[in-house]
Amino acid sequence: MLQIYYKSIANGLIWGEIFWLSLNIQYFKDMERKTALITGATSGIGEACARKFAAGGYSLILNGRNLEKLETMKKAFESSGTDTLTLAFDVRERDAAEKAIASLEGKWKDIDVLVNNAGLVIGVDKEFEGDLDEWRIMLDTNIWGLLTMTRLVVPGMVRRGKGHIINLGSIAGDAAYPGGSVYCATKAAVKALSDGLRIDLVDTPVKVTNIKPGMVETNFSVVRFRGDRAKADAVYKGLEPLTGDDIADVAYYAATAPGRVQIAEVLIMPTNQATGTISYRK
Ligand code: NDP
Ligand code: 8X3
Repeated sequence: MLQIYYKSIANGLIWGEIFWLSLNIQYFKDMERKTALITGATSGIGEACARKFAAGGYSLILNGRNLEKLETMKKAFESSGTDTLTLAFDVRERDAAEKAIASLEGKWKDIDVLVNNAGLVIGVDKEFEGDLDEWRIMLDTNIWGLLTMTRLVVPGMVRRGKGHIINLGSIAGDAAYPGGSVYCATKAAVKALSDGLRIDLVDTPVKVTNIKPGMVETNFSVVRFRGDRAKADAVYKGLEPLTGDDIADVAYYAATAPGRVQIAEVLIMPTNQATGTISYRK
């Protein structure tokens, strides 16, 4: 009788230990889990980055303007075990961005990777003929939006002594091309902002990467040609463009490289593209 009594106490203690052990393992797993905030995560390169970072065990903060798409993505990621938070706002709107970042609580405040991806081009007009309102949208999104997010997120990284800003620049930032004047200027600004930030962070462990893709087949050209899909498809005719996943691979490598390694800049293009204006098509 006494033996059964001791045995059940021992069993209880063992199960208790197992319970506490599993709670601790979960606690340390959560502590280790890093968080990536991706702007413009509802399409193309941003969406591919979300998939890649989720697969690598990151928790996700997804920004975008398409609420329905954000919710669909959140459900899909959570059903496969990725903690996901959505922040629906337009990166051009400073107040909305400030409110969104201020609303973050608990572990969500500790953003490890900021992927400044939201961006666009509209039109292929000459600099003396285009629409000032469309150019304003490009300047406000590609430069002001990126700068706003950087200003809001990077101080926390500096305080915590870790973090990484990954900016989506472009081959377009290296040299202007016909019909690209304003877009090219925005991406040249992304290069200057990335280089400047890297200089300002040189005495910290926080890293800055500027990824400069050539042709990547996403919704980008559809937006450039104001919804004309045939014109957008023609951009990639006769060559194999990059995919959003190709760019996400680079972003993920940069984010997970050893602490001593800072991938400052990556120019990446399809094999049959040589510069912003020279490519070979079959
Ligand atoms: P997509 O059009 O497929 O995706 C752009 C994303 O940015 C969408 O989710 C879009 O959301 C979002 N976005 C646009 N404006 C805003 C805004 N004001 N606030 C929040 N989100 C916004 O294009 P890509 O994935 O190709 O482009 C991503 C980045 O990569 C851009 O910065 C682009 O300049 C850069 N890039 C792209 C290249 C390419 O060839 N595709 C090459 C080089 C660089 P919504 O649907 O609401 O507009
Ligand atoms: C996108 C690439 O060549 O359209 O930034 O400028 S390109």
